[in-house]
Amino acid sequence: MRTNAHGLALAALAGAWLTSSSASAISRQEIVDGAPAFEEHSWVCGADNLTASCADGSWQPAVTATGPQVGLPYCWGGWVTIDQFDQQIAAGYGAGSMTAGLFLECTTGVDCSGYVSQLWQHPVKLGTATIPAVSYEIDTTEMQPGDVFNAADSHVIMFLGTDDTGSVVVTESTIASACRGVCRRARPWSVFSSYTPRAYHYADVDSSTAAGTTDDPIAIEAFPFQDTRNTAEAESDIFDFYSAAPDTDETGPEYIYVFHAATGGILSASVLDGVGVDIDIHLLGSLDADDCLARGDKDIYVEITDPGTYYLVADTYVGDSATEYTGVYLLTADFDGELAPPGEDPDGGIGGSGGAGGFGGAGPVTGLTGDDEGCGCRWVGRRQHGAPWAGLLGLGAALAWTRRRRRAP
Ligand SMILES: [Ca+2]
Ligand SMILES: [Ca+2]
Repeated sequence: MRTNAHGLALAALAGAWLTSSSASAISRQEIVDGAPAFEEHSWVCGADNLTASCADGSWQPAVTATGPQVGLPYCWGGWVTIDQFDQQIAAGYGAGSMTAGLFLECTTGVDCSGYVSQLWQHPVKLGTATIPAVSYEIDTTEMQPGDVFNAADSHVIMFLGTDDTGSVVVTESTIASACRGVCRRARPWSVFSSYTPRAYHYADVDSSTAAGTTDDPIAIEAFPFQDTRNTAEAESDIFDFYSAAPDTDETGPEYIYVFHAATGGILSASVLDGVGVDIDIHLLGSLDADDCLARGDKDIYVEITDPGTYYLVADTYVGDSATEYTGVYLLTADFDGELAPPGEDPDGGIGGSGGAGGFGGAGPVTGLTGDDEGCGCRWVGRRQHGAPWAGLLGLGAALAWTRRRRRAP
């Protein structure tokens, strides 16, 4: 695991993420619906809001005259809800702060990434440099309302759609003189040439109501697939040790997913989790922990050679001190083969092999790779639960397949 100052700073952020326990699924509609409340918020700037008790001469307020105002003011480092903003204005906080890099405890409002964090309902404040850890790059042609244009260490803008003239409609918190805070406006595409389009990991994530047990596994009916759950709430707790990693304690609760491969193909799957959470990903050829075809602490990458029914299991790792690292995870998976039509079970079993597929040997899978060495299945090295965000950043390559945005049914 990489450790550097950046990673450690992110780990500190992730601690707050854990405290609030989840970055939960949110629909793009919910994201977009949150914007008008910030854009159209009516409030009155009083004389005390034109001063900031903690500020020195470099403070530049976003609002410079008393009286009625519309929209939250730009405030560098700011990340408040509308209720918090009203309370702070009433308490005499300064109205916004325009100077980049100058964070003041006595001013209120939202900055560009604070505003996006609020709209995404992310549990901690994101920055333009940390947004990539919770989102994936997409093509501009794939953008949907609720996605963002991000420029690391510069600015982030939420995409809402296009207007009749083909301009891009956005909502953002910006120091631009036309806004000096949150506003909605139409801008030409050329404005965004230096930005990267990104989609929030937790937007429009699948929300199957299946229990995720052996009797009622969560069906994967299309790839790319994403699903977020909390293993502390899992009903299934039957898989303890998997054949390919017999010494790795997976006695915590798990969620079980099923898919029916009509052809062979490359399967990749990844789990993203937070501080104090350790979910591992397993591929089974049948509902039997002795039929483990691949596993990984964070991801697996496998060529499936035989059509058949396969199971992905997101299981809770249990450490030496019997600590169950349960919690929220995001599962992302992709498969470049064909799936059997819903309701149609292609198999036959898994090529009749029955046992665990060997690395490069006979069986339903070949060419196993992952973050665990060997046929995958054995953990090598020490687990670390302290700096997962460094790990999350390291997952960028593994998450590359998520560029193909999952389309809502
Ligand atoms: Ca288990
Ligand atoms: Ca793990």
